[in-house]
Amino acid sequence: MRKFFSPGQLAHAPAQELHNGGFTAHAETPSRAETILRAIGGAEIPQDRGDATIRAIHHDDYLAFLRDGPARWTAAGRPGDAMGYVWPVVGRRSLKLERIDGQVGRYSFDTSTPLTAESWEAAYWSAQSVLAATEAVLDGDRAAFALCRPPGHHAGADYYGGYCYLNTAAIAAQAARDAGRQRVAILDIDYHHGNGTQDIFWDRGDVFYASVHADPARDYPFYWGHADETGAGAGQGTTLNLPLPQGSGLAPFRRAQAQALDAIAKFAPDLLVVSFGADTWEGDPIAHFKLTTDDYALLARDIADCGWPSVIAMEGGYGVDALGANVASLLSGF
Ligand code: Q9C
Ligand code: ZN
Repeated sequence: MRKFFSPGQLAHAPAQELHNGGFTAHAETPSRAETILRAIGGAEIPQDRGDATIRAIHHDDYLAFLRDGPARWTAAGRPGDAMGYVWPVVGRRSLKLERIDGQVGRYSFDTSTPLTAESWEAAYWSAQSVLAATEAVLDGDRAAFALCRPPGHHAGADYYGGYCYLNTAAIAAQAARDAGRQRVAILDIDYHHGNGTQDIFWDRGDVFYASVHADPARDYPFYWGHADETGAGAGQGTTLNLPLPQGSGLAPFRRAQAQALDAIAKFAPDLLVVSFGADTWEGDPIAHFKLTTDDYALLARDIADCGWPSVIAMEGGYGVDALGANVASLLSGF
């Protein structure tokens, strides 16, 4: 299987995140990518395919903010990385805001995700990795892997959060649509709900989004991923959320994934994008499912048995000691 990763994805390294009332070390570290690369025997460096697909998913003003926000934050005299402290919960996100301090809240939704001077470059190359993997699959490969880091599924069309800045799974799906594939499905098996992906395709009937994740009644991102969220307009019925309780192991996870695959089969996609998070692993430091390293190969075989050409995009997974083995196990199942 071809695999893609760019060294440009490494420099992004926020020092800390604010969580549970205190600052902790940022969990989404460059070492995650390094340990995965070692375990999978390296990866090809993607070519630069430009920003057309990125701009088809994300708003221009948002992309400009990702690029220029850190320099404006520093110019305003702020120490450290940009992080919001006021959010537009009243829904007035389109107000004309002049100060970086207001804009940083308008373009983000949590305190887990500092915006650093290196974030744009890393997110851009993470998107290039998924574009390269998508092209391999569009050209006939059965499956390809993009080591997307930073991850993508929490990023919406005009907001970042959850360690995510550009939505790589959405960019892959859009690239497949633009290449003439009529129907694309995204299977999200990260521990957390992929709120950004859901939002991006909420009212689109051409992209099906199915997610197995920790019940947001108890887990991040809280405000998305509940079972009654099913899409709207042309996208009514093309969102499927399958929340599971904390502590879930292989049996309930595999049943929920089978339910997602059944729904995707009815949709009859031309191509599948798998948002793969290894934070479902039993030892993950920030999550609470109980999958083992061997379980990933089994779950991957269930997906591969469906026969859809598949782009696999890396999402979360923070137990760095087992992360490489978990990703290698998943890829072996394809
Ligand atoms: N205890 C991804 O896995 N921090 N993002 C919440 C939870 C944010 C995870 C802390 C977690 C984001 C791609
Ligand atoms: Zn996650």
